[in-house]
Amino acid sequence: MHKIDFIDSHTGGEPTRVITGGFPDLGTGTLAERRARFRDEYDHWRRAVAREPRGSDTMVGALLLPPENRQACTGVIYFNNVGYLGMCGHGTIGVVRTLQQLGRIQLGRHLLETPVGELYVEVHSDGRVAIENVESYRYATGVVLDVPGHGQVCGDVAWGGNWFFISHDRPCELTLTHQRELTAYTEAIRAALVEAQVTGADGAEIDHIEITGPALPGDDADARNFVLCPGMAYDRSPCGTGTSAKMACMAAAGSLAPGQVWRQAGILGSVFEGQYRRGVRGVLPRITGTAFVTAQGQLLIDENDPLTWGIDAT
Ligand code: PYC
Repeated sequence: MHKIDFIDSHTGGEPTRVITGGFPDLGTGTLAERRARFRDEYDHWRRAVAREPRGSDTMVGALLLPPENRQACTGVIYFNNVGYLGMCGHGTIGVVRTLQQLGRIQLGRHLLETPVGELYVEVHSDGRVAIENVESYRYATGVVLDVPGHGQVCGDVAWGGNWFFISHDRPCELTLTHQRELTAYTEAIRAALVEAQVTGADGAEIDHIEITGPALPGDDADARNFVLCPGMAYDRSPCGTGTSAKMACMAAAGSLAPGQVWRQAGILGSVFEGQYRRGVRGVLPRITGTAFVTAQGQLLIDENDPLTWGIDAT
């Protein structure tokens, strides 16, 4: 029986499962190299953690690893039910809160390594966590797609640590009661991107779809979004990488100034606060949110269990 140590948390409603021990040794090298080894040789471990019956299609896993840079407090590889993420905003806030719970970091600023670069995080005394995300930029604007059943949808393609298609076009209000309709709409947009061969830089797949709209009465925010994640589940949080990509688009359009605070509500109404500094190509976003630890334990992998490496729903 293999035993995997984990701590679960949620950030604005979106779960993160931090793996603190019990995983196979991924060797040395950059986080990108170790992520490739994880994917090529140990992918069944990802499935065991993130997929049902132990995980779910909303679960983001975060594997803690020794960093290459000794200044960093940890390295981390993010994954979900269908694959690997470059970066994850809500997940990073969950990781930082978990490291604090474990006594591995204190209040203040810390460096963290991810497969898409190093970033600083800051733990505030009121429990909030700020992340200084990787440089984010608008890659294409005014992209018009023919989306079967929905007509033309116009949006921007942007990088915020993951690739996003961001559109103001929406079929209904951005409320939880419409989540099925919004999921079907964003899934159709995702298929239309593939059909039209619209990609991010170097042909990268655009695997996050963000619909953006005005804040609702009662939201303590500037805007509300709905984000479809790669595993076809919607992000319960306002999506840290999505908020970064959105701020990059607003900066490129001249509608958000450096240092100006942008409060982004997600589909549950939970809020991330964002602001940015100018970068070389785009913006350097700072995203602040709050995570709560919900569980701690061990996942058991019994080789006699036919579903021990997760249910394949594809
Ligand atoms: O917060 O960046 C994020 C994120 C990506 C996928 C789910 N959450």
